[in-house]
Amino acid sequence: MSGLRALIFDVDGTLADTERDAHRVAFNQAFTDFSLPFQWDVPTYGAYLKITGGKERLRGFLNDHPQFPQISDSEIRQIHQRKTVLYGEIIAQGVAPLRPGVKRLLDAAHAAGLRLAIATTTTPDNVAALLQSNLGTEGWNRFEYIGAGDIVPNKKPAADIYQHVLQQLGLRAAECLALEDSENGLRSALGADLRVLITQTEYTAGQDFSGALRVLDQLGEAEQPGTILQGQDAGQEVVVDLALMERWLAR
Ligand code: XBP
Ligand code: MG
Repeated sequence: MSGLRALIFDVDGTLADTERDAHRVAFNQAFTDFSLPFQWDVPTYGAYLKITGGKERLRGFLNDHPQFPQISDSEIRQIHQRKTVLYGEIIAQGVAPLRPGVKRLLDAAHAAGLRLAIATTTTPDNVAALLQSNLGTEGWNRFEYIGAGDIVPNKKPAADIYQHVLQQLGLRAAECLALEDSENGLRSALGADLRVLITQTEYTAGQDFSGALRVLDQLGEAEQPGTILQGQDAGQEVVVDLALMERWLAR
């Protein structure tokens, strides 16, 4: 036995592919609403995903582009609040289904008595919108603890959010597995001494995932298995279930 007692999920990119068609679109609508003279196209947004947190991302973009009007932190907060409302509306349209295998794994973990938590950079409102749209009203309650957004001083890649979630669960890192999609998320979880499974996305493919337990394209379903991209058994097709996770962790 591996001693696994909890799974800690990242949200954006891991539970669902939310960045390109939901977060990015919401940012652009908010920029229009506030008459900001720029939009984020798909590659530009991808480049700025290196900065976690929407407010921090916008500040980073403005720092790099002095030709655009420089706005105050309070204006950034207002724009971000609007973006959060817009994101909720976009998500409610069903544009971000759970990634393959996520629902299966959540159900299996619940049935096996494993504890479930979330560690994310995005806001609690956004987590609620995504869970509601995919899992209905009981979505939020599937997770024993949801650590989100500004609840910690430093966002990923800092370890704060994972350390905070571990503290709330009252568990040691060795008893948990983190599921992530990005290098920033991996660094954050490794900083809290967690083992980390990566399911990469179009945006995060090619990032440095050294230190991850395995890197896959997806968790997979029986009819659509995932592929191990990095780590032991690379190239093998798998459907990631609890038994396989236990095997990987036990070694
Ligand atoms: C991803 C992020 C977030 C989202 C935007 O977080 O960095 O900032 O891109 O959401 P994670 P906000 O993968 O850790 O869930 O605008 O609410 O920050
Ligand atoms: Mg992520």
